[in-house]
Amino acid sequence: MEDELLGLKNEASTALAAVENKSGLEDFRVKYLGRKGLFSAVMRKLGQVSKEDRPRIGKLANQIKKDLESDFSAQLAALDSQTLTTQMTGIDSTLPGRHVPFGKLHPVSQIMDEVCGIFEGLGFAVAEGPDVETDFYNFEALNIPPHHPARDMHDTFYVDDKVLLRTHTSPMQARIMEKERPPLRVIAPGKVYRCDSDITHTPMFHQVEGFLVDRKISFADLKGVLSVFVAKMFDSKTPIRFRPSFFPFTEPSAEIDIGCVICHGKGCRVCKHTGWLEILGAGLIDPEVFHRVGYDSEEFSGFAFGLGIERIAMLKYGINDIRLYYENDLRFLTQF
Ligand code: FA5
Repeated sequence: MEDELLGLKNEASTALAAVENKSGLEDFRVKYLGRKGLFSAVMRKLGQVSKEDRPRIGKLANQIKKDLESDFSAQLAALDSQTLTTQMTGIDSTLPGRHVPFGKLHPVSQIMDEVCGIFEGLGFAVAEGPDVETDFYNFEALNIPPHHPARDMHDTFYVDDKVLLRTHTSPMQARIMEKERPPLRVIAPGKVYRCDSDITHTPMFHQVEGFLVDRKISFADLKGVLSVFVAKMFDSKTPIRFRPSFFPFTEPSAEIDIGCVICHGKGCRVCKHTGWLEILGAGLIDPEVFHRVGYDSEEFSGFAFGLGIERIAMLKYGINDIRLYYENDLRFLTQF
């Protein structure tokens, strides 16, 4: 039986070396190592071996089976790697992978986040209010009674006699002040709507309202806060000027201009050759607004400002037509 085992081992080794593919390997496994294979057939004869020789022959048989199984596994691995190499032929593994496109924030949202971040850094809390507003908060609480000429400037979308799409974020001044007592330091970002459309105006745009109410607040505080904002948003060397203006809810009122970021004051089409660009409206809160929310205007004073986000985004990125922000052209939007 020993000779038979050794003969089978030699035969199987030669057969394994001649295997060229996986189906040949499977045939080998069935023929030599399978339950009904040649090796099992020889092992069945072990019972006929004498008692003295059986342990030695059994050990030899086990060793031969182990060797054949390990040679079989090695041949299987070699064939697998050969198959992979064949499949990879013609593939350039140095080519870059497929690009998976991913979205990012709209440029107006990016500027909105940056503006809010600056005021939050100065200690302002963020509040949000409704886009669909009442005539009372949008106008009357802000000292703009019916038939006041200032209403004409707002080109309002009315829902009905008393309800409208807010034309500015200033209603948030009244909404917050009637609920809370000073000291207050709040910004209110959001969408606003006006029936208006040209290269510097869209029917929907974004504003950030800011207001601060406390004792002994003066115009110098307003100047300080807005100067810090301009320095952080643009450049610390950007010139800033306060130009007298009028809003029914602030007194005195001002519009704030910065030196033109396109021509740096030399004069160009964007700044209409003045060297200056308006970025926001502001002023000290009118005592009439305080009376409507029950604050004593002898005790408290405050300032408020409202800036247009699209305007800031246009200046920051040097864009001369506001409508580009809302045409959803990815060639434009992916640049930011
Ligand atoms: C106001 O809306 C006042 N509520 C601002 C204010 C707040 C003054 C607090 C005093 C105290 P005004 O109408 O000027 O002001 O608008 C403010 C900014 O909104 C403008 O400077 C401009 O940047 C932007 N803006 C106005 N209309 C449009 C529009 N149709 N499209 C895009 N931006 C606009």
